[in-house]
Amino acid sequence: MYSRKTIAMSLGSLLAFSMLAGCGSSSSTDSGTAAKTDGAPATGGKAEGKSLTIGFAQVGAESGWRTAETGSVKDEATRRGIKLMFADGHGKQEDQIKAIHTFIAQKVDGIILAPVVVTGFEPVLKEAKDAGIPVVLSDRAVTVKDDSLYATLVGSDFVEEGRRCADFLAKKMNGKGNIAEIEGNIGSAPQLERKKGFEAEIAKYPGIKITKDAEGKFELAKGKEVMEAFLKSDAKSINAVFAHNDDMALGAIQAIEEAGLKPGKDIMIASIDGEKTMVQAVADGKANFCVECKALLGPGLFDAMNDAIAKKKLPKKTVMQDDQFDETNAKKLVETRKY
Ligand code: GYE
Repeated sequence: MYSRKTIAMSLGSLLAFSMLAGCGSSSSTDSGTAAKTDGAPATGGKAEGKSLTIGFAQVGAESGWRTAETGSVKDEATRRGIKLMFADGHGKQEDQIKAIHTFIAQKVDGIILAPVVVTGFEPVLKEAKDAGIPVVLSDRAVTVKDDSLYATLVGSDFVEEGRRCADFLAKKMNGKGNIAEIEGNIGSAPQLERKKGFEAEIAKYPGIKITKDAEGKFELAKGKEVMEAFLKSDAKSINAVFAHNDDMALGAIQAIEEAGLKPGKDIMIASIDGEKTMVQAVADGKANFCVECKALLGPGLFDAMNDAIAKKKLPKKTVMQDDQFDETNAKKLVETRKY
């Protein structure tokens, strides 16, 4: 239940949302599409041609990946004639929870949530469920005791992305040396799961140690700052960097160059997302490896939402298949990157 004050505040904060009414056409609907595209009518879900209103509680704009995902969701909403209430969480869980309260008060047809962190969403998800509003998770998981609190998650296998970076670096390092790890925002699914996959694989190589480790919040500037501190403390000891996303790797590359060293040669670099600028860095030899994390999730998210609204049984997760880039294919594939 909400007090009148809460509702008034929530409605007030609604002004902060950008509202996209669906009309006109848009583009870029390909590579993020979930496995399931059944050719159903694009606006499906609600009878009598009444358009859907969907709330989207986004993390923020911390990375190029995130900006691409926001664009994909907005474009796809427009293409399908869906009214999208977009809420930028500015990287704060409290802002996301406020936005979800507003969506519930507005009686939206569904909510897309890209959660900042894994814990703490259970009560608000319960409120959405009690109001009969389905929630589709975008890209990141939440930890809940009752998984009926969300319909499905559309996103990549973060553990596997981390594992692939470890496998590449360990082989490239011939099984010995020191790695510096730059982590995403602590407590988020990509930070927890990429770390888990990476460190489990590295543990198979007794000659490799993770000697430095700090949070870079998935942001370029923060990744650069963290790398500067690592280099200041002991530049010579670092053989490789594993960054939990491309933006932080790009920041690290800048820091390494400013320290007079050669990224990709003196210090090897591996990261995750598949942003065009990072694939270009691999093509230019300034980085060594990049695992894609599919970002254009709009079509897959709205397909899942239609099914959730129609009360169809959904798998708990639709997993995206990710490519990867190294010196053998980056030059050829960089032009194909859409974000
Ligand atoms: O890798 C990172 C972003 O959750 C998959 O979040 C997403 C991650 C992505 O900030 O760049």
